[in-house]
Amino acid sequence: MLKQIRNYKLTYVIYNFFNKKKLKHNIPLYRKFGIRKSYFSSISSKNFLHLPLSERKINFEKLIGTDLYSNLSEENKASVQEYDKNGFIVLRNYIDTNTADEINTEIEKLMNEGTLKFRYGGKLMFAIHHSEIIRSIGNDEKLLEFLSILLDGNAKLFQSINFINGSQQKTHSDSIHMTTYPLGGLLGVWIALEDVDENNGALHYIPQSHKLPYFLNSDYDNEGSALKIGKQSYKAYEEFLEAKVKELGLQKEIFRAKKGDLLIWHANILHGGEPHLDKSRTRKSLVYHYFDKDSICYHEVTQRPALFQL
Ligand SMILES: O=C(O)CCC(=O)C(=O)O
Repeated sequence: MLKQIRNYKLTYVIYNFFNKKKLKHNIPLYRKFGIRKSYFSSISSKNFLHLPLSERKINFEKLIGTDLYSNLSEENKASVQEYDKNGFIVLRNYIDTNTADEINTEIEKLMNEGTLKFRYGGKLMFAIHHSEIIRSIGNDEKLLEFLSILLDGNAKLFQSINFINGSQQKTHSDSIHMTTYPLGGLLGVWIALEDVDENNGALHYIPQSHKLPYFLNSDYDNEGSALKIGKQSYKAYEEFLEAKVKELGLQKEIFRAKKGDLLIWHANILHGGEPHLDKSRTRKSLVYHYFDKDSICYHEVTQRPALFQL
C-alpha cells in the first residue's frame, strides 16, 4: 500500500511543499535554465531534453594551484592528473589512522544512543548532522575548493553514509540516484575507516566508464506518466546496467584500501561494493556525496528535487 502511494508524484509534491525552504535555491536556477515548473513539483531528466548537453571542463591549472593539491604526495598527484581519463582519484593516507579511529568511536556512540540506525540495508545516513568531526572533514574548505574545480561548479556537501559492513551494492552510477542539470554535477568521496580488500567488501569501479552516456529513466523504460513515477524496480536498473557492462566488455577494478585512504569518483563512474566474504571482519567506511549547487539537483528515479539542508 505504502509503495503504491509512493508511486504517485503528488505524494512527493505534498512532501516537498512542506519542505519548501530546502528547495528555494531552485527558484533562480529554474529561471536561469528556463524551467517552467514550481520548485516543489516533480522533476526528472525528461524536463531537460530540450536544453543543450553542456559539458563540464576541468581547469587543471587551477586544480594544481590548490592548497590540497600542493600538499599531496607524488603518488597522489599522479592520480589527480589521471582524473579526466579515469574518472576517479585515489588519495592514499588522506586522513590519519587516529582520525579514522575517532570517527569509528563517534559512529559507535551515535549507534548506541540510537541517533543513527541502519536504513536501506546497512546504511547509516547523514552522520554529518550529528558529528562535528564527520561534518568538518566533509566541509573542509581545501577539499571543497578542490572538488568545486573537479565539478566545474560549486561543491556542496549533500549527504554522508557510513557503513559498518560492505554495501555489496551492484554496479551503478550515482547519477541514477543524484542527478543534475547540467549532467555531471555530483561527486562521491569515499574514505576507508579500516583496511579493506576483496574479502571484506571492497569498493569496485570501472575505470573510464564516466565517459559512457548517462543511463537514466528512459534507458530502462522507467519514465512514468504525468501522475506516476516509473514502474520499474531498482533491480531492473541494475540488470540493465549489468547487461550493458557485459555487452561493452568493461572490466571492474577493486580498490584495496588502507585505513585513511580516500577515493573520489565522478558523477557517472560505474561502481559498487564487492561481496563481503569474511564475516569475521567489518568494513568500516564513510562516503560523502557532493552536489554542484550551481546546477539543478534532483533524484531521477523518484523524480524529486533534492532537498538541501539549510
Ligand atoms: O561503499 C560501497 O561499497 C559503495 C557505496 C556506493 O556505491 C555509493 O555510496 O554510491
